Amino acid sequence: MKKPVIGISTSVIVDQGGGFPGYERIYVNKDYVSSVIAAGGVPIMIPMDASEENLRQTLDLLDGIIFSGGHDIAPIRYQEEPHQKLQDICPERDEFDFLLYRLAKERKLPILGICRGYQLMNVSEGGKLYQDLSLKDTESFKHSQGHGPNLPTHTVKVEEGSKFHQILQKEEIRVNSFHHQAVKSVSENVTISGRALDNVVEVIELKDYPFGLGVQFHPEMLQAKEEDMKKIFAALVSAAKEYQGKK
Ligand SMILES: [Mn+2]
Repeated sequence: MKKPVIGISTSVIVDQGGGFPGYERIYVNKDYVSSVIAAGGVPIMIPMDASEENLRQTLDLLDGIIFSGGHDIAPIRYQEEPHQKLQDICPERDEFDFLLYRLAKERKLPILGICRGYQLMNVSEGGKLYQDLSLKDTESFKHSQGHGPNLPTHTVKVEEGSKFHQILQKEEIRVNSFHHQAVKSVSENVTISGRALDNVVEVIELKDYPFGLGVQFHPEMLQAKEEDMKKIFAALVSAAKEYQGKK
């Protein structure tokens, strides 16, 4: 049997120097690609392009998908006006990601959302975000670590009985943290399966869906040295294998 193919949503970066200053390049951090390879999948980068026809054809190739990190989601997507503390948004990427998510879900493709990808899942399902952690009614920890990407800095308590708990077989894990926003509310399609000790939601799951997991932290930056983080990609690839078998 062939290895399952995992699509990774990408973004656009503008060259700051080099031979082509101002030039646009399609990109995703290499860690996403390495994590899929390490878990036994074949990674494919999905260029930021909101053509439904093209995305449907791309999705035909896939057995699973990762929605990667990036810009804040435009608050209009969850019926809010922009707060002063909102950071950069990218409406073109919203258009691409929201469409890609809807099309991926239609065919019950296994989904892993990371950081922005996790927030995208929540908003697509009808949930809302805090535009900044300072807008939460109680005080939060520092969720934007000033250290290297591969250092776990805060604890996440794992909800017993959740799929996430099944994957990890643990009540508590340590994660890294690079976010200034957080999930404010979830819809009836979504379960919360992990929180930081300040109650900030860090993990969600789709209800009645084969595999739909979203994490606020960045397992792709930790998986090379943290067993718990490897399990997340292993679970995605295993769900992708199952999907592939039914195609
Ligand atoms: Mn955090």
